[in-house]
Amino acid sequence: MKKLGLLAMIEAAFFAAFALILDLLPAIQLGPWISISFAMVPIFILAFRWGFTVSILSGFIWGLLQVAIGDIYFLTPIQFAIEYFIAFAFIGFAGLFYKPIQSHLQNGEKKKALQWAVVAIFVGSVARYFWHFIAGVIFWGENAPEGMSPVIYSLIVNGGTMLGATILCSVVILLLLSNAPRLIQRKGTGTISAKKA
Ligand code: 218
Repeated sequence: MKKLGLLAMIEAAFFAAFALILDLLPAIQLGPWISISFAMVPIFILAFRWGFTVSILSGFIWGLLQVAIGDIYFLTPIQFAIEYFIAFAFIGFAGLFYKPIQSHLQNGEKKKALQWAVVAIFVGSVARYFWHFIAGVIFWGENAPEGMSPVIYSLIVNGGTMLGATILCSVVILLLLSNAPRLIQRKGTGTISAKKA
């Protein structure tokens, strides 16, 4: 496996800290557990800049920071590990789409890059909220309204949050990618392809 460079590690920590701060801002609250926010955007930007390994690391660091500031819900050690280490790290699955996003941007095909970015955001969000869904079924089921099964309850809460986050993050990334694609291109490659085009 390739060793991570210092710059990649610094960016992973920086973008994780940025996500933590965004998560402290007020979000769109639909009931006690459905909270739609764009806090995952920094991890997605990082995923598009560096790819899978770095974005998994950054998601994991975000989880660690969340624990460090004590902004957590602890029911059992397993629930805690699933929701704050595994789930946050899994946002990094968005990094699987690093290559098509980078190559389309380099070729000046912004629209195609954007389409892949939305796919990546969806995959990263599903990968995270899958774990919150599992934790929801096993550990949060008793919060379900009378007569509702824990599976349906967790699906509504975590599926709803996942969809909301996907849409909100996609809109923010759309605006960022359209106005400042160099945020996602590392070495000023945008200028070169712009000249070619
Ligand atoms: C049904 C249900 N309710 C609550 C939780 C807990 N949960 C959900 C989403 C995200 C997070 C991490 C903090 O943002 C937590 C703890 C759940 N998994 N399922």
